[in-house]
This record gives sequence, C-alpha cells and structure tokens, in this order.
Amino acid sequence: MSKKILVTGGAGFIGTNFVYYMAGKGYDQVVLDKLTYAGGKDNLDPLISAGKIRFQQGDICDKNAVKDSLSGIDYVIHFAAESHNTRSETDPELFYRTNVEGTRIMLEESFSAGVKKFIHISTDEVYGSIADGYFAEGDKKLGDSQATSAYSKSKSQADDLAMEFGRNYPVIVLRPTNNFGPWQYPEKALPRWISNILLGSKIPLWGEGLQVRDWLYAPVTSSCLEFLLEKGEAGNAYNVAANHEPEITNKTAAEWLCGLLEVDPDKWIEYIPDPRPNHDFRYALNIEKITKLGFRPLVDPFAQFRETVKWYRENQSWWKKRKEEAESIYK
Ligand code: NAD
Ligand code: TDX
Repeated sequence: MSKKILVTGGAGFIGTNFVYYMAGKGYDQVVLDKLTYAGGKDNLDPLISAGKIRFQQGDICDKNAVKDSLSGIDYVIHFAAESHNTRSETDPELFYRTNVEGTRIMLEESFSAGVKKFIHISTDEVYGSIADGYFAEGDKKLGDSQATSAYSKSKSQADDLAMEFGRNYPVIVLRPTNNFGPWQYPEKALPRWISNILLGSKIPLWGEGLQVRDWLYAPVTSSCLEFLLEKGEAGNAYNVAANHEPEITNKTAAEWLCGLLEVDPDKWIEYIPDPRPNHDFRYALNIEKITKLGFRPLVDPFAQFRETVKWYRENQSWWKKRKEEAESIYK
C-alpha cells in the first residue's frame, strides 16, 4: 500500500479505469500523460482536485519529463501509446515514435531510477489473427510477429524491448484482449456504436461482421494489473482474456447493444464494405499461465455490456465533446 506508482497514459481509456481502481484502494499514484486527442485531463480532475493523485503533462519520448515523473517511484504501469489501428494507417511514424521509442525511454529511465517493478501493457495483436485455437505466451518469439498494422507492429517491437529488458530487470509484460468500458474514446467500436445509436445514427459493421474479439472489461484488466504487481514474476509475459463461450462476433456485440438500447438490430445495423486493410479476423488467447498463478478474470459479458451502455447514457457530455473528432477519421 505504501508503494508509489507511476502510471503512463493514465488519462486514456484503460489508464483512467486503472487510476480510479487503484485510488479506491488507497495507492499513491503519479500520472504522466501527453494529453493527445485520446487523453482527457477531465477524466482525472476529481482525483486531482481531491489530492488523490499527482498529474504531470508530458511526453514519454521526452527524457527530462520522464526523469521528473520517476522521482520516488517504486512501480511503473506503462499504458501510454498510440492505440488505434485505423489512425496507424495514415500516421505510422507517430506510432513507432510513441510506442517503440517511448517504451525504450521509459524502460531505460525507470531502471536508471531504481524502479522495482515495471509492467508493460502489450496487446493480443502482437500475435496476429488465429483461425482456430489460442495463442500462448511462448508463441510470440523475439523479433518475430504476425502483427499486421503499424499499430500492432509497433506494439510488437515494444513488447520485444520489454522482454529483452526483462532478462536483466524486473519487467512484466501483460497482453490483454480488446478492452471495453467507461472512458473509451468513441473512435473504438463499442463506444462508437453506442454513441451512434444515442444520436440516432446506425451501427456501421465492417464486412459481414463475423470477426471475433475477446471483450475484456477494463475494470477487470485493472484488477489483473494489481494482481501482477504482487504476484507477477519478473521476466515473464502473461496473456489475459475473457475466453467467451460461445465466442462473440462483432455482429453479436452490435445486436446486444441494440437490445440494451431498445432498437431493432435489423434496422439499426448497417453492413458496409470493410475499410480496414488486412483486417485481423479473430484474436484468441490461452490464459492458463495467469490462471495457474491465481488470477481468474471476472467474465459476465452481458452484465458488463449493460454497465457500459449505462455509463455512455449517463455521461453524454463526455463523449459528445469527442464524437466529431472521432468520426472525422472515418470520412
Ligand atoms: P488510449 O488511446 O485510450 O490512451 C492512451 C493514452 O496515452 C492517452 O491518455 C494519451 O494521451 C497517452 N499518450 C499517447 N502518447 C503519449 C506520449 N507520447 N507520452 C505520454 N502519453 C501519451 O489507449 P487505451 O485503449 O487506454 O490503451 C492503453 C494501452 O493498452 C495501450 O498501450 C494499448 O496498446 C494497450 N491495449 C489496449 C487495448 C484496448 O482494447 N483498448 C487492448 C489491449 C492493449
Ligand atoms: O465502426 C466500426 N465497425 C466495425 O465493424 C469499428 C470502429 C470497428 N469495427 C470492427 C473492427 C474490429 O473487428 O470492430 C472490431 C473492433 O475494432 P476496434 O475497436 O477498432 O478495435 P481493434 O482494431 O480490434 O483493436 C483494439 O483491440 C486491441 C484496440 O483498439 C487496440 O488498442 C488493442 O490493442
């Protein structure tokens, strides 16, 4: 409890969920965030004004800002990244700079400053798509990746860097599946679809909508990170996923949202030609390693979708401020 944590990207979607989760447990946290389009200081204002966290605006590629943020820090949770596949199609350089170079700087500066544990947030996308079965941690080899977009390729390189540092320093890599929940920027599928319906627009499903994503509730990812801070073994990568049975296609996810928002899916879902080049069809992870260590993700997709819809219904001013910018990338 007395340990001090630096959270990079703590004003983004999963970061905000994590910072609230840990603040609720009394942890002492510093947030370092550049506040790109995806970062919202408004997310954290209640915690900042209550003196529960310290906020520093800064870039993870700026060594001096990183050094400042590391003063007195025991643990680092490294979320900061450019996170959207669609944006990486038009600005790949930014993705390599933030995700690879930024991660290298975070790792180097953290261990120069004597950090005792560093958790790097990677992604299921570093393995690429899998038609059947599940990827286990050992399926990702250093320097080798099936990642398809500039986003996922840059995350794969960052994952390699973290694993290499993990040979000599206390680094843990977490590879979660698609997260959802409060504070997710409305460029991403679920908040885009919910906010569209609330505005009277249809859900645009790409292709036939049969792609599979393993939806993991962001508060569950937060609890997983707290668990790894205590129990994770340095030098290891861990997958975390919900492993839904049956699997949830994009079409099913869209139909559930229509049901929760009380609209007819036949009228409110619109199939459009798939705009994403090399669109990964299915992500699926084996989570035996983390379950053997003692972590069981709380999986209740329908209730978690319901909570998420409720949040977007009740926080319309939050996403309305972001909606126009989010939609501009799809024009
Ligand atoms: P997000 O885009 O919502 O938030 C990213 C945050 O990082 C923002 O607050 C942004 O301002 C900050 N940031 C960006 N560049 C920065 C820089 N150079 N310096 C400092 N801060 C910077 O992302 P998210 O969805 O919350 O994802 C967080 C992490 O989890 C990412 O590393 C992402 O790759 C990974 N991840 C996300 C998902 C998902 O479904 N969202 C799934 C698996 C892994
Ligand atoms: O309007 C849409 N229609 C649609 O059919 C949008 C925005 C998306 N989709 C599809 C594409 C994907 O199959 O929905 C699925 C989810 O899309 P995104 O929300 O863009 O997420 P994805 O590309 O799967 O990547 C996410 O999961 C892994 C996160 O954005 C990454 O940060 C994370 O690493």
